[in-house]
Amino acid sequence: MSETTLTTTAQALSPMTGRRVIDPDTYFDHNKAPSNLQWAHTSISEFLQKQPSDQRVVLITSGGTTVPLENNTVRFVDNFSAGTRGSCSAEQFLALGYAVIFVYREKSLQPFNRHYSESKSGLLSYLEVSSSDGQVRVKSEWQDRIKRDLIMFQNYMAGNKLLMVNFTTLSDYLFLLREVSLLLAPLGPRAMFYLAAAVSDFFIPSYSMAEHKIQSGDGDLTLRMNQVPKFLSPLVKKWAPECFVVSFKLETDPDLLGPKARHALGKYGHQVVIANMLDTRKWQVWLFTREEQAPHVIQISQEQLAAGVDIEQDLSIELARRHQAYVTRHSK
Ligand code: 9Z3
Repeated sequence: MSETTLTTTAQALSPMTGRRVIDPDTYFDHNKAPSNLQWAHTSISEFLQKQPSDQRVVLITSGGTTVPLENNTVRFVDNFSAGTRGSCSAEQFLALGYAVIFVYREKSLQPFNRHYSESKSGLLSYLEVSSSDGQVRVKSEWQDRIKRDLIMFQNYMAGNKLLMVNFTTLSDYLFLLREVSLLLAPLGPRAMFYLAAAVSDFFIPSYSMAEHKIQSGDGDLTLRMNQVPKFLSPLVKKWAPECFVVSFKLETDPDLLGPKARHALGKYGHQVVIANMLDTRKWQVWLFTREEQAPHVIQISQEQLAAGVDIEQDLSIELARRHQAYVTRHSK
């Protein structure tokens, strides 16, 4: 199909902004599926089959999506997300008894492992060579902590309570999101979506992208990016209509945060929007629902933050409570 035809079938002009908008339904016909899609489908199906019939399951998305500039990608646009929110929340939901499908950006933070990613010299800074027998060991000051995290991680993996699936690009993420949604849909209210990944708002469709590395000989580079289709809409209305869906809204302008969170709830009709500001996200979030006039504030003090308390602990408890009420309401 030629590029001109694709442009007319897959895109329309937004009446609100005049920008080109790509239809979520046609997105998947014109973009390449990730190489781990089939593996993810099989692994998630098997993971779900192993769960007891009343098991709560949460899909957690985490980390930022990349937007390639070339089909044979040398350059891409990325974002700030480290995956702290998602990886920490995964640990909390596991502790609350959930089975967790963790869909994360490759090389971003992962549950339990995340505690050992901050050191500049990485893995080696936790190890030493014993002077007595020449064996490599974990340094004594790290023994207890690493043992505890290793045992938890291995037990959750072996007990089929944690499954990890990685993505890199926006397109990988969207294909995987649709796949997991369709597999979780039969669980109905028992499944929660916790969409913490920082998803790009703009991208270049693969059919508009340069095939090979963009050359510098032609002078300045002007990029034209399309708006990413709003995938919450098919997720909530078609892919997994009975599930409990929590999306995140990130802003840097405080005046926009509340209105944008409410707008998302009204537009998609899902259950919860967690609103957060870039620079205060580690200690303050606002939980919006359609039923409540004022947002529910969750925050921890600076002292707690400095002492290593994670806001995700209170956040996950609050969401699990609301999810429980949702399950009860929908199973009557
Ligand atoms: C968030 O707001 C997350 O809380 C953060 C977490 C990305 C701020 P870190 O990974 O940061 O701990 O460093 N996620 C943003 C979610 C997002 O991009 N939402 C989109 C939207 O609102 C799609 S649902 O349109």
